[in-house]
Amino acid sequence: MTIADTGRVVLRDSSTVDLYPTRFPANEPARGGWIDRSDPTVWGVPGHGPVEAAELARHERDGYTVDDALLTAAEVREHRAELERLSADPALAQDERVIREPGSNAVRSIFEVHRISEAVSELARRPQIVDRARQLLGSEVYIHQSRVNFMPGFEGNGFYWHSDFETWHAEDGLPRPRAVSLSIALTDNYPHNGALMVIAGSQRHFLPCAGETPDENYRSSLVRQRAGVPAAADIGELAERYGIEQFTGAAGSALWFDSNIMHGSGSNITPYPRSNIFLVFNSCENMPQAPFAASQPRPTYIAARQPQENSH
Ligand code: 6CS
Ligand code: FE
Repeated sequence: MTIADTGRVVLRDSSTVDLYPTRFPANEPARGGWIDRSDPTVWGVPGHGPVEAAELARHERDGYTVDDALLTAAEVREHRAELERLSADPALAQDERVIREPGSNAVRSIFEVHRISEAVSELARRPQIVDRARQLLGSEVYIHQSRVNFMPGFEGNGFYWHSDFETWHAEDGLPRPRAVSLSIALTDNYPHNGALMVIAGSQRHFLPCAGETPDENYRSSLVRQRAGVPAAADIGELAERYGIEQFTGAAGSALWFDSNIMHGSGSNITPYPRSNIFLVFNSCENMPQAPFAASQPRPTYIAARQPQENSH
């Protein structure tokens, strides 16, 4: 409940401030329009991790950086086999962490995959990966969310434009955009098979979204997001101002992207799947509070509420 609205920052209660208010009632315009980010994109410094100064500066400016060869060809094969095993595992068939494509029932995503799969758990603990997350976030980190997206051929539905942080703030209670996602390509990403599109620089603006969060929104939002969807005019303004880029990396390459960068992907009607492993690192200085715009926090398989040892 908000007890005061200063237009730019909302006092939620006597102890917490909402720096990024969003999901106003649909009949109210998103008060005050865009909010310029009061937080850095890169929190760490050169010399405190594997990323050189020039690349850190690029991440600060663009909100993303690419690692062309994170996995070897053998590791890609190993993880592809693992995904096939998971998607066919009868023990997971009815698991709530398995999200299916509407209509075809094909597996769309598997959440908490770093706790289900030992191979993914190893990635989530690999020093080369964790040290980069620590440097980007300038602190100790933990996995806020992990998932594998299958984006199957012919019937892979895309993800409309969105800011992950808008959801992680509104529904999971992350106070600040001090989180970074790592998307590891397990198949070649082409312009035509649903490769991720980003608006470089958009992470510097928080776009409040109209429309309150329905109860248990996650039961539908992981298939098709309705709450927390930015207005088309806002997307148009961002695209005009910054341009749209597409991540068309080969299998084994990876994209590090800021929690608040505007991104999305088209559907995949080609025969070629676009599968990726998705690890979200949150700063231990940015622990989830009560949701800023939802009645209940989401389940922990979607949004961890505290650092967990990867189970295996
Ligand atoms: O709601 C979420 O947390 C997820 N949804 C999308 C479209 N991207 C981020 C995240 O995996
Ligand atoms: Fe996303």
